[in-house]
This record gives sequence, C-alpha cells and structure tokens, in this order.
Amino acid sequence: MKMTLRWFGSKHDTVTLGQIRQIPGCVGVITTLYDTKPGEVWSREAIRAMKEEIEAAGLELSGIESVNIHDDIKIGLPTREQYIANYIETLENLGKEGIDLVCYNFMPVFDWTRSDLAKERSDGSTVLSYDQELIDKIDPTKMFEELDANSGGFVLPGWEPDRLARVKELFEMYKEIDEEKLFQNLVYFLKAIMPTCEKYGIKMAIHMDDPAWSVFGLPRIVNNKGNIQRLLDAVPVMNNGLTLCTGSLGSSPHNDIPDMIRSFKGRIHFGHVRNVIHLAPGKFDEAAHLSSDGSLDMFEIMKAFHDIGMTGPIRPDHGRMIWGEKAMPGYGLYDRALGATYLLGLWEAIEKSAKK
Ligand SMILES: [Mn+2]
Repeated sequence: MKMTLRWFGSKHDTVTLGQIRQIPGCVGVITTLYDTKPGEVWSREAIRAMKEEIEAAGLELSGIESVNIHDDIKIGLPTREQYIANYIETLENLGKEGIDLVCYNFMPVFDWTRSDLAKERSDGSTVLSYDQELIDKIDPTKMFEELDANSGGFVLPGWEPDRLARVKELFEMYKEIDEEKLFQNLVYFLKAIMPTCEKYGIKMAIHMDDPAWSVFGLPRIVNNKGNIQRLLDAVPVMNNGLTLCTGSLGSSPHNDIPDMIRSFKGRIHFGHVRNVIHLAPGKFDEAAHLSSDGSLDMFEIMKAFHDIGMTGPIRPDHGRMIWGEKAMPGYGLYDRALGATYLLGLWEAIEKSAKK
C-alpha cells in the first residue's frame, strides 16, 4: 500500500504540493487535468507538465482521478465511437508517460450526491451529509444551484458547471437507460479500451456509486458485492478493476466491506478510505477517519487490504472541515492529513503484528 492524497492542481486547490509532502508517509498525489472536458484527448505534453510539476515537489503522480467518461458512452449513442477513440488516445498518452492507474466512474448525470456540504457537528467541525428525505424534496435539475450555493465558491469535483448547465437535457437523454443498458454500455466501453490498457499496463479502476442506492430514479450498477462481481466477470482481465471506496459502499449498512475487499483480491487497484455515520436508513454523515467516530471498522478494513496484499495507492477520502480551514468541501488539508496518519498507524500495527 502506498499513501497518497488527492490534489486538484495549483489552479484549484487550496492545498499545496509542499504541504502534502510534509504529511508523514504520503508519497504521491492522485490528480487529473482540470482544464479538460469529458471526451477530449489529453495531450502528452500536458500530461508530462503535470507529472513534472508533481515530481519537482518531491512526490509521485500515483494515478489519475479521473479521466471522465462522456455521457454518449454511458448512454450508448452512435457518437460513442469517437469518444471511445479519444479515450483510447488519452490512455496511450498516459501510458507513454508511465502512468498506470486511471480511476473513473460510470454514474449517470451526477458523480456523487449530498444534501449538505457543511453540516455542523457538535464539536464545531463540518462534514458532508446525506438525507434521502431532503433529497426527495429537491428538483434534481436544481440540485447543482443548491449545492453550489453551499460550496464556499470552490469547484466541486464531478460537478462541472458546463455539464450541469445541461442537467435537464441529460435527464431526458438517460430516460431510456435502465441498469441493464447502462451495464452493457460499460462492458462495451471496457472491451474497447482493454487492449490499450493491457499494452501499457494501465489499471482501470471504477469508483463505486455514491451513495450506494438509486437517486432521482437514475440507474446504479456499482454499489454491491453482486453487481461488482458481475462487472469483474464480464471483462475478466486484471486491467478491469476497482477503486474500492469505503465511504460510498459504506453509505449502505448492507455492504460488508472487509468481505468485499477479500473477494475482489487482485482487482482492487486503488482505495478510498473514509468513515461514515449511519443515522437512519438513507441518512448518513461523513465522519473523521477514526473507527470510533463512525459506523465503519477501519481496522477491519485496513486489515482486509493488508490480507489481500494491496500494493496500489490508498488515499484518505473526504475529511471534515476543522480548525477554521476554508477549502473545497471534503478536501481540506487538516483532517485528511490526520486521516492519512491514522491509516498509516493502523497499517504499521497490522504489518508488524502479522510478522510476529
Ligand atoms: Mn471515493
């Protein structure tokens, strides 16, 4: 396992590479080219410049999160062929620059959904939270305005304004897409890109749906043990793998995360590790990473990662906003640094105990 942090680039992130380098044990960052749109080809020059900037700060570029997938691919329109060709070209350029991990998701319209980006907890920290009852009252096409008003002026990852300006149109386009069609479109995409991934040793790592159930009637296909196994079996090569996100899977108390980690051995290329508090069915708050602060057992989760011989990057996922920090919701420095250190502490203890 190697500890990493997500970084949004010098243009968008309040956190600097220099600060990330000072988190003990953090060796790299996970990032993306923020000025590109889904469907565009990433140039080799832009990839190299991003990599050089990170390496100059004494860190490695441990993986890309994300190379976003154009909606025409998810919907399965004839125009997907061009977007798949562009995606392959981007993968080739990444591969030539020695980048071997690409996180992506296949969620329609919204990359993730929350009802509050800054819910205050009793200790004065704020967290992202989800309440199905509140979501049910929101017009999905107005979702972005509601959240954006609450984002403190920061860019929200996966909520690109140009895409969200088209939310109404997107809902219309996804109307005929049920879970089976979405699944088949994902398999079609993966089969098309796998030869390139195999050639360059690129591990594709799909992110779980967040939350782990259908929101606004949109289909969900990566949210439980059964459907994830089906996806791995449909394209049975190592390069078709997972970003195992404990917070996304853990939004549902029905997911046994340590069991899932063990079952998917060999196919988990990237880990997002964070904790959530289950408040009621369909209602949860994000929490500090510490087991006792939430509903997930982080020791059992890290032990499962250790048992499968996880060698890929893990990052603390969202953190709370603490100590007066102003940053992108979920992505401040302080609580994620605490999370990284805690997870590394668990790892050291697990590793040393295993050797005794
Ligand atoms: Mn995640």
